[in-house]
Amino acid sequence: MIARLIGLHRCGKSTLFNLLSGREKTSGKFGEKRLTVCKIADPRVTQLAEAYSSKKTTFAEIEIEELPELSSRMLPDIKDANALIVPIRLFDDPITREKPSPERDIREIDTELILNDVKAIETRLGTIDRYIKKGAPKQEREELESEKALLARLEALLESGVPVRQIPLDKKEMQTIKNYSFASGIPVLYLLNHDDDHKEIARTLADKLSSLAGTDTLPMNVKLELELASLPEDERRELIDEFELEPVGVDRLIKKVYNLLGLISFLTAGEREARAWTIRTGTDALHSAGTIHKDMQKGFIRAEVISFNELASVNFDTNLAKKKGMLRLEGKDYIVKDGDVIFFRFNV
Ligand SMILES: Nc1nc2c(ncn2[C@@H]2O[C@H](COP(=O)(O)OP(=O)(O)OP(=O)(O)O)[C@@H](O)[C@H]2O)c(=O)[nH]1
Ligand SMILES: [Mg+2]
Repeated sequence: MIARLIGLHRCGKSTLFNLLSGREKTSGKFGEKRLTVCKIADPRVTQLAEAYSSKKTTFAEIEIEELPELSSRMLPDIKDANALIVPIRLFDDPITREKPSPERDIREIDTELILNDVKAIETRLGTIDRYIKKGAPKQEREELESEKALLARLEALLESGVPVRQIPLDKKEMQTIKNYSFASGIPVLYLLNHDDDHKEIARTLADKLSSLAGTDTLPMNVKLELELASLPEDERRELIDEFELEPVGVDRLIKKVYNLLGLISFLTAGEREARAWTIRTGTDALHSAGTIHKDMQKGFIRAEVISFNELASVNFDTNLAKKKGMLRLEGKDYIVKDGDVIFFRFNV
């Protein structure tokens, strides 16, 4: 799973990437892609490590890659991203002095993605028509006709400016379009990158946009956050208090991207290690065991599960949790939830 950072010129991509990767200055060659691995700061893991005196603490991670430009050259990378982080400029352009027009910029980016998707649909429609003309078998023809109808509906919506992510689709329709990897179907996080003068506008816009399907928003002054992040803790505190700043913090941003990717964490704890493991929402206990080790999946017997909050409520005393009936025995079909602390039982 990978999130990619895309946007128009001078919207703050590189500044944001530096913040995410803990750098003060842009490195790497101009025009190159840059990849960073971000930790999901999860206080639950730290607390588990303390409670179990774990030797090692391991956080969940995600990959974020900055794409240098929004162009057709980048489309293959855009299309296989699982989420897009899109900074939107809400400050005067430092070079042209142009005032921000965030809604126009959002439309411009969507148009680029939509054009790609319309092209893909047209190619596919042509292929389907040729195949039907050649005399496709009856059953196949029916399926192709229904695919055609779906594509025609999508195309009409795309042409009126609606990205795929905002189009309601049922399970079967989703299955049909899965292989298209529509660029406009990827979930987006609009990072409304504002300066001091555009703080309120950013907040209003965030509220307006966040009701759209497949869309999340976060107003943030990226330049200021980067400056704050590079200061020692005491100086940072002082500045925040003096100017009554309300920094979002890079941790909250990364957590949002994690959620947008459809990921959650389950936790394991012991003397050796306290750790957060990443799974997709909806993963069962069997496959969750498999993320730790394939042998754990193969030899799976059961999972002993307790939510982090319940475990914390008994001061991480597993025996007390057992006595109180908080520790549940779950089978392989159990759907794991975010914050489940799991002790897997398995044969080797
Ligand atoms: N006022 C203000 N300026 C910002 C903010 N974020 C970025 N900038 C400035 O905008 C300019 C562009 O920022 P970058 O991070 O280089 O943007 P970019 O999207 O990587 O730009 P290109 O790669 O040139 O397209 C720089 O001069 C930044 O200092 C912000 O939150 N507020
Ligand atoms: Mg840049």
